[in-house]
Amino acid sequence: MTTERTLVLVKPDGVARGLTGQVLARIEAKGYRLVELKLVHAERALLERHYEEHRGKPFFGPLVEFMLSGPVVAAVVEGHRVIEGFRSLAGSTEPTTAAPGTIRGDLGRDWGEQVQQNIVHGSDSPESAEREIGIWFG
Ligand code: RTP
Ligand code: MG
Repeated sequence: MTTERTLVLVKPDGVARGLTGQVLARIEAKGYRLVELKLVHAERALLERHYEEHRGKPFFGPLVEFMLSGPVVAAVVEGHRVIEGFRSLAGSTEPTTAAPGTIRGDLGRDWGEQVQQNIVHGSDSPESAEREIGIWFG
């Protein structure tokens, strides 16, 4: 059995709305294990590294500004196939159309401005997970 680790962020909207406990409860209820956990007000340079793959896209600037707007909760979560497992728990990117039963589908919606307000982030591959865990907990 190969145990994986993934980086999960509760984004500023999730923390501000008091959803951190619900997000962590869903991760634990699924059977995954928290191995690192912290509340941080991230710096711009860190966020620009984290979202490196999106640099140059129209939403990159607004996304970084949004992530700077308040504290985030960063966690390393461990378990067999946790990378795809957490992506499945999170639901698709846009909260309005994310499936009910998912974090974004149950707890998020379009607030009329920012698609990026979708409560959580989860690494999308083993390579991303290793890179992102290094950025947030290295
Ligand atoms: P994440 O990386 O946060 O887990 O989300 P994701 O894979 O579902 O989405 P991704 O394509 O990696 O985009 C990263 C974050 O950028 C914001 N976004 N805004 N069109 C837009 O305005 C737009 N598209 C993406 C979202 O916050 C998304 O989670
Ligand atoms: Mg992504």
